[in-house]
Amino acid sequence: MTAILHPHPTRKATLRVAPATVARVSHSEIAALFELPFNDLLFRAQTVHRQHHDANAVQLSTLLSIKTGGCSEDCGYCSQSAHHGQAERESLLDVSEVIEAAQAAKDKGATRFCMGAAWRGPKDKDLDQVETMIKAVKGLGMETCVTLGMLKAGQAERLRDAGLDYYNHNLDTSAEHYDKVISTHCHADRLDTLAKVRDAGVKVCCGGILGMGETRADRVALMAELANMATPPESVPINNLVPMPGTPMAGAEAIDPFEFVRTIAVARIIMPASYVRLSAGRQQMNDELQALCFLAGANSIFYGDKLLTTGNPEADHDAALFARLGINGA
Ligand code: SAM
Ligand code: DTB
Ligand code: SF4
Repeated sequence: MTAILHPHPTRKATLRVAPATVARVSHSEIAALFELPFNDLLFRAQTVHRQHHDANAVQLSTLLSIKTGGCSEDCGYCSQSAHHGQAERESLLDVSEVIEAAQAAKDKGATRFCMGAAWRGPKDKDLDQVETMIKAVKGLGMETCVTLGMLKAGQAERLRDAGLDYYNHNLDTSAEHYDKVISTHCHADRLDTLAKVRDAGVKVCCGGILGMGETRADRVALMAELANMATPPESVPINNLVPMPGTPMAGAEAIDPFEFVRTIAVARIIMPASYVRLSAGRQQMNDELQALCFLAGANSIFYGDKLLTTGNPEADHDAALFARLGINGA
């Protein structure tokens, strides 16, 4: 039961996210990885990890919600949806507030600043202010990331020209499971925006959420779709669902923690060069589970006391955990 990771296809790489014409890794190979004994899977993941990354380094990204709540979309997990969300609505933040938060994040050791907006997608006029934010954060010497929803033609280029390094846009779950979670847009819409981001030459941050009632087969399909993009995402956030009060998923059954770790290990093996981010849900994990995720190949976290609307471990707690594990955060 040896799953083989095929080398990248020899054909000239395109800049699109459309699947590689020759799948790098098949569903059955990924399913076989998931089925390995836990120790074998983690050993393989850690071996791959060490071939591509510093084994004791974790990248630190800090999040800020620049526009909160009132979103037209009905994503079943999200506290910011106008359909069911309970997050307090706020209008787009002033640039001065963003700079203050980014400087504070930098002072705490974060190297990337990620700005999120509860939009289906930005209007062209919204981008004027977002461009100013990106330029200001770049000016502090940090990497920039934004997550603004679906993009229209020309918008990714505007963001790139403002100095954007990464655009976050998650596939979130398999194409098959997607319609059970969201009805106001579809999986193909997400791929369309990801293609625009790639084509503009902005790095792609794309992952998903585990624990939304999906099956193992759905997790296999999500991992396959990410790994088989013509260029896999440079950054792969793996979120553990934070059940938000009022949302359809408020009472979702938590995923088995070992299945969560397995998914991280699989992501590491099939996307060896990518940064795999242990994302939402860390506050609900103990230190030991997080250490297992790092052993499985996670090498990035969201760092700072808040995600977008919900909590995250205190920065000081993370610093103490990293010291205990000998991990260098940067
Ligand atoms: N509106 C934009 C969009 O949907 O792309 C950007 C913001 S949206 C909040 C960004 C991502 O946050 C989602 O794609 C999802 O992966 C993650 N997310 C939102 N709520 C979550 C929750 N309760 N638990 C885990 N992840 C969540
Ligand atoms: C991602 O994959 N996770 C982040 C970021 N990209 C934008 C968001 C997590 C949100 C968790 C719930 C909240 O804070 O509202
Ligand atoms: Fe809106 Fe994004 Fe939340 Fe969906 S995940 S409701 S698009 S903010």
